Amino acid sequence: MSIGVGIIGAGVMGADHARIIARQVAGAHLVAISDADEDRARAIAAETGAKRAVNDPLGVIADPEVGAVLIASPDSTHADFTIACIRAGKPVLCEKPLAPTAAEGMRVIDAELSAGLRLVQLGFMRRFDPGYTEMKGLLESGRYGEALAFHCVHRNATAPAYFDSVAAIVNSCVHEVDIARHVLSAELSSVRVFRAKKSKLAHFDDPMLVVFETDKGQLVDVELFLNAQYGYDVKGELICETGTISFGPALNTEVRSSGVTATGLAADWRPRFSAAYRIQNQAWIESITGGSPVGSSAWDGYVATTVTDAGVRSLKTGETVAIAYEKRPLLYT
Ligand code: ISE
Repeated sequence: MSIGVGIIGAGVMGADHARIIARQVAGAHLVAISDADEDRARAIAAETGAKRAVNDPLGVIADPEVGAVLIASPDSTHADFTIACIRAGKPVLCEKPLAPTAAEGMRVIDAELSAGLRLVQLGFMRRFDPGYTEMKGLLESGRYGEALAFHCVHRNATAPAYFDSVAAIVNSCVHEVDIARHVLSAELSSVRVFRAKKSKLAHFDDPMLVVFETDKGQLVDVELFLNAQYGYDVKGELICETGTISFGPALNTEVRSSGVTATGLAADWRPRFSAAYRIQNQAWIESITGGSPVGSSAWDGYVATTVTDAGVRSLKTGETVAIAYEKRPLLYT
């Protein structure tokens, strides 16, 4: 059986997902792609063999040939489109974040609870990255004792013009929020955002250092530097009682020449996390055709927005902000 997939959004991520579904995922085919810019949708549909290109996101969700929906439209539209998928009873893989704020994210939780069924997977692809997966496995082996701290680095070459300091937290740092909860099997209990000396090449507070405490007493620090110029660079190092666990950049061809050793760096997150996206999308399709839900749930997405809300408050006040959320365990324990 092959699942007909509809994609909402044909921008950078929508186009990437369309290519992955068309070329790298078994058990799925592309039915429709929608974008506010119909020409853009048409170009990706032609490239990937999707049957229909439209400017009608709700039409894609209602399309009887669409069995599952992938949302890659702007962040502010994620919650509404996800709720429409839940109401239509269709499984949905929604790009992160679930919503720009926790209040908006809670509407998705309420919709899923009324449906009484987990239909939402959040596109926190790092949970499927081989580096993070191995890190979590090694930690859980117990060989290195308990994790005490987690150093994270999140650098982009340049941030888009529409980005600001809040977006750096809500759209970028949200990845570390989710992956830290996942790798450490812990909840983040407080956050403090520090602004470093601002780069002359940045149009907002960049870099920043974001420091979280977990409910297990661990520290998670994230260097967010979204105008680092030299390339895309994501690192993680777990500090455990008897050792450390880290992973290298995923593009690992090494060139030695003229007295220098060089390894390539990705230009952005798509090549760096290409394996993660492929594994994530395949796992999503398999979870629909017979397995149980995988990856981050709507609840994980909601918790992440609660944490980024607190991060934004800390950014504005300069203070440590406690993180608290109302637990609605029904579908999510
Ligand atoms: C972007 O939206 C992503 O999701 C990337 O994975 C992340 O690294 C980047 O910082 C975000 O802006």
